[in-house]
Formats: sequence, C-alpha cells, structure tokens
Amino acid sequence: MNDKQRVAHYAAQQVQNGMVVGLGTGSTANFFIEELARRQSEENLKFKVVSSSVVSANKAKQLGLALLGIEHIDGLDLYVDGADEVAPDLTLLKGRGYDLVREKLLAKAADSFLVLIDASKRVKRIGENFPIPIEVSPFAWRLVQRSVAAIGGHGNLRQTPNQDGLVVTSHGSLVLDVAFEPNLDGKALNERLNAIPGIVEHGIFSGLTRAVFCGHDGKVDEQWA
Ligand code: ABF
Repeated sequence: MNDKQRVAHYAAQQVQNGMVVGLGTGSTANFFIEELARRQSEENLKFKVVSSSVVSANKAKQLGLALLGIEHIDGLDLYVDGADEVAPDLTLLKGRGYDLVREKLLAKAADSFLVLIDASKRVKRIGENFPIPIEVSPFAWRLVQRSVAAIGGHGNLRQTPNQDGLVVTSHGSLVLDVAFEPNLDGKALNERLNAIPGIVEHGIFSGLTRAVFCGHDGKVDEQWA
C-alpha cells in the first residue's frame, strides 16, 4: 500500500452512517472513493455522496455509491480531497485537475474539510512548486491577466496536453496559470485574487481546511486547524 492509499483508507474511517460526503478529484480521492465502496459493501455503511467532478461522479456511480446532484444539497458533513501544495498554516493550492469551482464550493459548504496528502505536497509557501490556477470567463482573460500582473503575477492560458488548443473547464472557463513573486504568502494572495473581477475562481484555499492527513513512511500524521 502506498502513502496515498494509506491516508485515503485512514480518512474513510471518518465516515459514519447517514453522512453526506463530498468526493474530491485526483488519485488520492480515487483511493478514498474505492475504500468507501468497500465499507459500503463489507460493513453495510450507509451514506450518500456528492462529487466535485464528472470523473469522480462516474467512479462513484460505477462503484454503486448513492450520488446526489450538487444542485440538490444544502450542506454536507464531510468533504475529502487531495491537494497540490499544503503550507504550514494549512493554506492549500488545488486545481491542477481544473475542477476547482466545485472543489471550493464543497470545501466551504462542508462541516469538515479533510485534506489527504503524501509528504511531497508540503511546501513552505503556496506557489513554491506550481503556478496558481486561475479560472477566468473567456471574454475576461486579457483584463484578468493585466490585473494579476499589477500584483506581481505572470502567466498564460493553459494549453491542452498536446498543445493543440486551450483547456476549457467543465463550466466553460479558461485557466490562467500564474506564477507570483515569492514575497506574497498564500493568505495575502487569496485576498488579492478574490478582489479581481473576471476571476471565476482560483486555486488558493485559505481558511477552509479542518485537518490535513499526511501519509509518510508507512504511517499517517494528522494536523488539525
Ligand atoms: C484535484 O487533484 C486537485 O484539486 C488537486 O489539485 C489534485 C490532487 O491530486 P492527487 O491526489 O492525484 O495528487 O483535487
């Protein structure tokens, strides 16, 4: 079992009968979904799920989980997802899988948001390893690019993997991947990006995390907010 699997199995123990559970997106979230399906069939655990992406929704359906539409819920008990970077104050960078609008919506709405990582995701500062993904309305991208440049960010529209077009998210947004000067920390950047019109959502998750579970060297560390 690798660290991502271990931490996903550990987090699945937090799910109790009757809960509505938000499913994240990515390889760690996939292990979590599989473990929930195992608990449903082997332990007769009863719960419902809501998904942050089409990919995770399809996986949940295939495994026989009871899936609610995000538009039909008015809250959820738990949201469990991976992250690309985690800073010491539990600010996150997410969204390299570009479903960050639903991810942030569920993280905010959940009574508890649990983040599952391995040790490679820990950073001193958000933006250390990756640019910040910023979803923009297609007509707004040039003006947003100029606004982020004014606060020290430089980046371009995300291309498809074979570079033959632009990435378009499931809600029809484009994605700017933006690198910022290292003097701005995640919290400050979050506030500045929240104030720019034309940004649909961005990948900094500040003040949302309840706990980070980190798998490393065969064990799991918990860090609570
Ligand atoms: C998505 O998957 C993203 O928000 C996050 O960027 C990423 C984590 O992926 P993995 O678990 O595969 O490392 O949730």
